[in-house]
Amino acid sequence: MRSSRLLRPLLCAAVLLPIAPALADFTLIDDFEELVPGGLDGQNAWTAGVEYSVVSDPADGSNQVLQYIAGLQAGAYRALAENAVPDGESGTLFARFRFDQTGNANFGFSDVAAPAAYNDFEAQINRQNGTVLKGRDGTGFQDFAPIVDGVDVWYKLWLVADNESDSSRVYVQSDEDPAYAAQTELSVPDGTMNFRFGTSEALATLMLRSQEGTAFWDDFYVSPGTDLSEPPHRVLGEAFQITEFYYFPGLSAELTWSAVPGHEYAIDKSGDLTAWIATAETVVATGDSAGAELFDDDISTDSGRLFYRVRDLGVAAGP
Ligand SMILES: [Ca+2]
Ligand SMILES: [Ca+2]
Ligand SMILES: [Ca+2]
Repeated sequence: MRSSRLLRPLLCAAVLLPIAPALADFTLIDDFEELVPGGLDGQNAWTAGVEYSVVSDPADGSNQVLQYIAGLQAGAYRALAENAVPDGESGTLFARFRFDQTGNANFGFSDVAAPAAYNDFEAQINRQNGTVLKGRDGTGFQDFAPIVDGVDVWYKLWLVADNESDSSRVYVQSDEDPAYAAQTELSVPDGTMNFRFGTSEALATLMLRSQEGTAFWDDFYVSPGTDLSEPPHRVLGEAFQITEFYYFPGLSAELTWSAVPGHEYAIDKSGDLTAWIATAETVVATGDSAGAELFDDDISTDSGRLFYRVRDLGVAAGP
């Protein structure tokens, strides 16, 4: 029957409209999509040195990210406001990062409103002059094992800060580094990554501080408690497209699109690109490489042409 597709003119609008994702706990701090390319300072409540700017992702020109570029030691920070981690409680920072092998890049939580020195970190992730990702453990750093090769590879990182025991746990996953295909906890020899000093204050500030080298970040989120779920983020090489379309006049239509596994999609249709009606069901994408699909047999609005649009609702709510 599929040979009968497109018997008469019918257009399929390949439109992806991101809207506020349905998140259980993670709150987006910044994915840099709404910011103006150029200096970060002053945008979306950020305070930053001139070394920090909003640029195109070197791996995906349609994505905007935060870049630190070679320079003097400089910081960037942003108040977490209602997403601060109170003393005595835990919170999780999610971020994606991509570091080169030179210089010294750091990010994490601070209990200082306007951090101005490395000593203002409490929970701190570090990479300096090599491919070893490090974590702050009291007065020094611990090398995580195994070694992370951070060259030109995007990693996802979960920094779980326990502001009761004043210690951290760190988890990493990467779709581009086979060593971290699965989410992996990075451990230190004595099992505990202590805060830099320990604090009886809230972890109220997202803090970055770097010197020399080049570093990129994207998709900062914070969640209360320990949250190892994956908030919505850019997926390399997954530009949206409608990959198949079948149309049976007066009967049904079927469309398939590239999809991020676990995301929920809403599909609307229109006869004139002005009045849109939602199809009956949303679709949750599985890990199927074929993407996600909708079968629509309610085409009573069919007047000779139909447009469909697909909206990404973000990670589907759990059961
Ligand atoms: Ca982005
Ligand atoms: Ca504390
Ligand atoms: Ca320790």
